[in-house]
Amino acid sequence: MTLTPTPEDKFCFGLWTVGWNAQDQFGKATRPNLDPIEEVRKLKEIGAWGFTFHDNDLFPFGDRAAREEMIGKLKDAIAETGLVCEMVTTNTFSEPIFKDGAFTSNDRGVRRYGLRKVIENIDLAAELGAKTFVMWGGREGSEYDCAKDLYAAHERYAEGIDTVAGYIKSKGYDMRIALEPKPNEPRGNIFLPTIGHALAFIEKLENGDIVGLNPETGHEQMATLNYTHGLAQALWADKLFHIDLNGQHGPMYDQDLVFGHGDLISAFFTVDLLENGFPSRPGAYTGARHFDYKPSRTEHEEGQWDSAKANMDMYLMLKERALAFRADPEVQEALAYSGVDELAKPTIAEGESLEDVLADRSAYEEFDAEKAGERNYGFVRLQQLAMQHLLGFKA
Ligand code: GLT
Ligand code: MN
Ligand code: MN
Repeated sequence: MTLTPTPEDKFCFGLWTVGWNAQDQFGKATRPNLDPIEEVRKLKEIGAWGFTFHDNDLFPFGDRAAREEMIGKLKDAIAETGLVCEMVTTNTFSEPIFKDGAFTSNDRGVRRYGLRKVIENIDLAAELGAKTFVMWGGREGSEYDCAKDLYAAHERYAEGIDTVAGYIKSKGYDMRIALEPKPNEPRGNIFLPTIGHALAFIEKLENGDIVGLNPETGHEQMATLNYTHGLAQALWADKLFHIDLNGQHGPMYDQDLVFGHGDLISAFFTVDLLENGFPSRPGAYTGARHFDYKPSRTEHEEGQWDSAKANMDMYLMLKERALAFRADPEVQEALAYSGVDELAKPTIAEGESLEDVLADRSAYEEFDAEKAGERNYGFVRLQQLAMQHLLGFKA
């Protein structure tokens, strides 16, 4: 079986992922810093379709001259490689100025500066043709609950996002904002900690129509949540604008492993959803397959690129398995036995009223509740079939 990525796979990587020099809180860099332009070329070489970046992945904070020079070089690299710059994001977390956040800092001057930095980067994103603008508010939060007016924090966060979304509209840019939830790290508690929190927040925005989500596998799992369920709710709400795929072993620090190198069963069902969609809504997701992982600190340059390739490889293996799972007649029979298709049928039929249901003795008074309680749903058999496909024991 060949696992060669194609542009149709829409695989893309953040420059901060493949380019990470492995400096962490406990130790020095174990790899040299890479030239971002070389990273773009290398991504092309390994078969990626696109790339993404933060402003300060490309040029140092505050260096105007480097900014102009690097934007020029990046445009040349795009023309040379044909890679798509599909998403841009802003670094509002590395510099000391943002230690209490950008949009929710207690310091109004910092909030105004943060807004300007983000807006400047929106213009750059538009210039490069990016259709998605991710906003990960890693420093938007607190360690201590008394440190913030928690009501005002949500007001200011909404003000900031609404202002940026309004700016995109006023400029006529073909671009949408994707908020990236995370429960904690680097802040003790981060605002908009999960997909559900972010969805509820977007509902309150004035310009929420162009604001959606960029959920990351590991971030939801850090919050002990099911990533695939989260993607499903975001899709149901028409808010799954982008995804950050990676690997995580349960609730601990943010591991950012290669996709599928953490919870493999969860990764299988994520790919199943992304590739097959829902039984009642095939092909629900059509966006980029974006990897936000970190090459392990133990790996040097060779391993760095091996790990990048491993993400695409894992995805393609899981895709092959997920397609085989759905195509298997035995699985189709098991799905029918389990009543999976029944769920798409409205509980109250078309043309039927609640009064009709209340008058329907077969729905309640005469319904054999005991027999219904004895139904064997067969979910374990279904899961076992999925595992057989995942492990290659079934074609
Ligand atoms: C940072 C974070 C990621 C976000 C990036 C976007 S920055 O690396 O850990 O999850 O997606 O700002
Ligand atoms: Mn991410
Ligand atoms: Mn992460």
